[in-house]
Amino acid sequence: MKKTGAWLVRYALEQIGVKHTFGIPGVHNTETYDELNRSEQIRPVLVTHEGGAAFMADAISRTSDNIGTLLIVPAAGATHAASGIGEAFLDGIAMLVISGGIRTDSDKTYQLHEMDQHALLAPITKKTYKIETHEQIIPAIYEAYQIARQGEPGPVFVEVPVNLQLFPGEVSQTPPFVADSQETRLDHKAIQQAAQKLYEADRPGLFIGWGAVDASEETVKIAEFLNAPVSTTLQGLSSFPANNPLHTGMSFGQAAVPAAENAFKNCDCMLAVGTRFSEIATASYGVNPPENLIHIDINKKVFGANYPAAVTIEGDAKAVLAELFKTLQALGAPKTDNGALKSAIKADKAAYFEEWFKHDSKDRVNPARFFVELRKQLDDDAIVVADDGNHTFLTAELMPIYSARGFISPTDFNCMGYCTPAVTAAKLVNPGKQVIGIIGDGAFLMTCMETLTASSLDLGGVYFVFNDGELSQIAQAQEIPYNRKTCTVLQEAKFKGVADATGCEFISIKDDAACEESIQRALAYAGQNKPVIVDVKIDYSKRTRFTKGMVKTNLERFSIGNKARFVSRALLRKVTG
Ligand SMILES: Cc1ncc(C[n+]2csc(CCOP(=O)(O)OP(=O)(O)O)c2C)c(N)n1
Ligand SMILES: [Mg+2]
Repeated sequence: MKKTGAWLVRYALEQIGVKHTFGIPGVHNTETYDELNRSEQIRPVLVTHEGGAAFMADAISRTSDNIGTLLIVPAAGATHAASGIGEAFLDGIAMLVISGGIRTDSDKTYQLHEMDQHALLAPITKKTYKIETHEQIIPAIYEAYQIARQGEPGPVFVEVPVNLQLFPGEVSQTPPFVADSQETRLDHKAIQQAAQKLYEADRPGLFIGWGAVDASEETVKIAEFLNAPVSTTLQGLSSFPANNPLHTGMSFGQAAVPAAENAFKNCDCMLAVGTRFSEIATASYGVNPPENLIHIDINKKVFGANYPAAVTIEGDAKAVLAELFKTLQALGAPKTDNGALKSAIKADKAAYFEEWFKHDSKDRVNPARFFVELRKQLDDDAIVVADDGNHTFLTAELMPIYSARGFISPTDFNCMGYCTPAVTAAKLVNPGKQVIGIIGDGAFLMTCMETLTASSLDLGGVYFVFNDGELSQIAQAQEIPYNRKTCTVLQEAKFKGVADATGCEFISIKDDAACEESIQRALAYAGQNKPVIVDVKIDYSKRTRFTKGMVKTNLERFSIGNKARFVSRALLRKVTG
């Protein structure tokens, strides 16, 4: 039979369950856009910038069962999208990137959008496909989809030349999609060893990353059985419910909140699941996991990469943890300390909030007051999205997350600009949940136009812009060593203007007293499917534990000579200004 490439792309995307594509049309993909326009299942979503499209696709994969899918033009679309593709790659998020390609039936070169996209995208994708015939289209998209989701997930790129999309070509069959069965073989010997070590430990602890985000039922059972404290990575903030009394906070070293730092002080056996012990997860490698480290991950390359492990178990977190729990139960009775650990965690958490409440935010918004009010008003299953900056770590320390996949943020690629498009997309696929963003003003400036995409689709996301007038995470790091803020003080922007331009509601929160009513109003607008930009005049004068701890870790690592050089420059500049 004869089919156009555009028809084949649509058919394959429908078969794998795609519901939305994100991107901008150009001459190399309008034929496929036109096909999607006829699809009853797929809605092609127009964005304002392909960077936003890629962040949207990423958020689709993080907050739904669907795979985030891009439909972009070659070269210019791919380079714009590369930021979001890179984020998905380093954070282990599935993504399907479909781009048009230049004509392969022409003998001319210097074509429009001609470049080697595969060389560009190879380092930030699991695989790239360059389609050569109509016959290859369906199998390539099916395979790309499976590769994107199998093992440690990531983006896969498929280039479909425009001439194949436009013209019919011979295909022998159009098979339905049937997923490969993924059987997990469990390493029973290692699981037995792990259980033994955990059961015999005096102070076991759990460190949980995004890789275990769908296994929180199992981690809760194990933590409770062992009466062990639990800390999470930044990306894995939602992998363990913060309202469980064994939850301590993010990380566990000197950059962690006091509840986590104290609970893990004498940890003699650590169960780490779905984390790579990356730079962010460890606050610049400032943690010291015990010798008895049990490391579970679907990607065996992470074992021993940064910290040696006594036992490693390769496999899906949910399956391995379910078996580990059974094995633990067979060893004896659950551990107990008559609630001492839980009381200590509770007291440490309360004291940390007290410390923040006591901080004088003058006439600006105290971050702890803001987050306490927000938590009070949000549903337990709300989705909180953060961007990258000081606001991210404030969110991590002060905003407890209760539901799995209820927090997402750009982590290891650490790309500013993620949050606004991600809120828009998360709301698109989670219409029944509240979706709110915590966005630095600098990050908002990068992608704020994706609130237009939200208003055009009647998506009631709430965009809380933490307006401090600075690129604070960096400005804070400049303050002591340089005593000047080169290029980190932002030009004043009037965010009301953005709201007017994009058809969003606008609310301004100037002080603590305004938080309750303003958050209520914002959530009410969102409930009526109206996107809302909330300008929060936040106070950043108190540092997070993360920032303080990380600075300390890095300084401790400097050689004496370099330490002296930095300290003397800081002193000199303090004197000379
Ligand atoms: C694309 C990109 N550019 C630069 C950086 C470096 N960077 C990390 S955090 C940060 C500050 C972010 O400022 P803002 O969005 O205002 O958030 P704040 O720290 O003030 O909360 C910068 C510039 C980055 N992570 N990503
Ligand atoms: Mg800022």
